[in-house]
Amino acid sequence: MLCKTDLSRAAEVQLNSYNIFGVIFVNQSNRIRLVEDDITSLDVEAIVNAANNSLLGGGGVDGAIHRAAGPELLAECRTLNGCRTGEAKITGGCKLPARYVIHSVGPVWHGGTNNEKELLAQCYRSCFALVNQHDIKSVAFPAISTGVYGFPKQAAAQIAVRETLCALAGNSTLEMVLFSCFNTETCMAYQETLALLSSKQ
Ligand code: AR6
Repeated sequence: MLCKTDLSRAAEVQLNSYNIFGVIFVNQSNRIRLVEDDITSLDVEAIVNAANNSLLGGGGVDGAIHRAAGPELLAECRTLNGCRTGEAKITGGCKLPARYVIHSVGPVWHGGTNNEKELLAQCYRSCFALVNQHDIKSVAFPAISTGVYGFPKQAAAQIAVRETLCALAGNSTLEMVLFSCFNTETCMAYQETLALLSSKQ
């Protein structure tokens, strides 16, 4: 069952061991957390980038990650030959606190008739496949596709949470999945989704 933050002492100790601040929600198992923070500052093993097909940088979270990681990240991305929508590729974190960056390309929202929901779900599944392969213990996601690509925030949060629950159920060594919410609307969308799940359990 999911519950509102009200962090227990034990949870705080565990959070501090990851140096994660600004946590606004944690589920009962402590494995899903919402943070209102810039993803580039997070002390996790991997952060996910909402990239484009070229993987050569852009605006939004992609721009922020490349700026914080430094030019070595772009150099590594150049060797990857881009990435298809719904897929993901991994690089080192360069100057970021995170050891890895997982670059995934979300769908552009065209009204919902272009398989957008399935493609977004595929993004999360592709990222979690890399998390498994690299034995990553903690990963932070931005709200993929909900910025420039225009995917509705609530629908995107539902997909992100559903795929995360599925991944956590299949990977007992993954300790923590963080959703990095960069604005209030995104935070609300995740909080509502998690609260709804909680009320159903
Ligand atoms: N930390 C966490 N989340 C952030 C940050 C940050 N530093 N900056 C923005 N966000 P977007 P997309 C949030 O547009 O919709 C790029 O140009 C933002 O508020 O970054 O998948 C790429 O190169 C929003 O909630 O990604 C692509 O061309 C979320 O991240 C295109 O944008 C995603 O917004 C991808 O568009």
